[in-house]
Amino acid sequence: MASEIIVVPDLGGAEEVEVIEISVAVGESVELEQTLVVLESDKATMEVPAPFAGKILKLLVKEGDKIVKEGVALLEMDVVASDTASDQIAGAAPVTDSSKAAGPSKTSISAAVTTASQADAKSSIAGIVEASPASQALTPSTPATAEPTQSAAAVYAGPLVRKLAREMGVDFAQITGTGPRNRILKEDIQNYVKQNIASNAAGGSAIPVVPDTDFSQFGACDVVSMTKIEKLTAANMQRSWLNVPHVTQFDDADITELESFRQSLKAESEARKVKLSPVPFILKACAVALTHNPVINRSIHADGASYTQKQYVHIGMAVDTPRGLMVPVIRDVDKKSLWEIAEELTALATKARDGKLRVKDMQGACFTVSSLGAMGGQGFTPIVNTPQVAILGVSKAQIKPQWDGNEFLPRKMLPLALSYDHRIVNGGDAGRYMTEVVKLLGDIRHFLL
Ligand code: CAO
Repeated sequence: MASEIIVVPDLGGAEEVEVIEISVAVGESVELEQTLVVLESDKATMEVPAPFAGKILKLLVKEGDKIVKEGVALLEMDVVASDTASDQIAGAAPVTDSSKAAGPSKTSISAAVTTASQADAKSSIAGIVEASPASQALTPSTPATAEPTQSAAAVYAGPLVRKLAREMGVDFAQITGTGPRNRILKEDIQNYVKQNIASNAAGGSAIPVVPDTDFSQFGACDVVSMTKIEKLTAANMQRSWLNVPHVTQFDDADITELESFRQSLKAESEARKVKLSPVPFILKACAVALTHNPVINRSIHADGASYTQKQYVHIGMAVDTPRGLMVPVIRDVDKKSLWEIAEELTALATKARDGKLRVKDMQGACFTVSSLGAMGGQGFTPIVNTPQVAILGVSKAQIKPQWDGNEFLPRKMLPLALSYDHRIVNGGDAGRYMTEVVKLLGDIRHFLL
């Protein structure tokens, strides 16, 4: 037997984390990777998993504790099987009974960053939350060399540069690194700040603040603190709204045939235990159309001088959860069957609602679908989930009369709204994309072509 102190992992830039849940009790036996403690920063919730099977000896923090640095002891565990995950543990050195006098060893483990948010969270209407570059930086214990490249939506930067960026309140997502492999250098941060100051001095992006009002003078009311996700969502929506010149284009897809095909799959759907709503068809149509309309699968760089053309088709799906809106990502949607998409959508939506999404579940989307179809409404204008360049808003399908040249026919029409970033997507590009989505949904045999 040996005992280990489990400590707060690398916070990847978070200023402070709060212990929001102690998931184990003293004396409890835990399995390898069982969640011990859940920490929450401004940017994400992190589960700290057990690095080995063992028994909880002592809790060293309590729920509500605020922790400002990594390495702080969380709890002490007896190691049952010391050979389990120690390979995965950087510097784990279980203390044997004979050496216990020196105290238990400290284990810094890789915490699983779960639900939400986005430092650089991307937002959409009413607060979509998706993981993004800076929240990826939150993934603890990721060695600098393992950080993905900027084009893969992550950031190369050393600890001092990260510290400087934090102090200056600079968002890495706004910066193109000029170092090797796009590494962000100190000079990049300084230049970015200088440019911002110059732009503000020239009357650029400074916006007037809306003054607070004391509403109690008008009647009974309460002041309520916003949750972290709500605050992030508000900031992200504003950032997208201010940076992206939005255009929204509307169309209706005739899904009469799609709906009768879907209804014909009811028995199979029940047998497979997979819910097949219209949403997987919409995701598939968006993905197929993305492969034919690469303009919609770009991300413009912050310098406005270049863009990344993606060759993969990952789609974010807005999910309404009690904690706020989350956008889990279904990867390679163009290559998946409708059943696979439906299954993944249900699994990710469940994870989102249970607060179990990991940062990687929310990263890498090329495009977002936001469906309010189950709720109703005739249309809405979604906000582009930057650095993506387009988002599709889906409203409730309804029977509407359609003129076929001779008579009006009752057809099931699905209202769609495509918002796009007009810096990089022209009206023609968006029109072609939307027309293809409408055509695919109107006759899903085109999925095969
Ligand atoms: N028109 C008419 N009916 C629709 C529809 C549409 N466009 N889309 C879905 N429906 C129906 C479904 O068929 C289902 O009906 P049945 O139970 O009779 O089959 C019902 O609405 C409920 O669907 P659901 O919500 O359980 O599943 P879904 O696949 O349609 O949606 C998900 C999944 C994750 C998108 C959804 O649960 C959700 O969270 N939606 C909210 C997203 C949101 O808030 N977006 C706005 C973000 S920006 O502020």
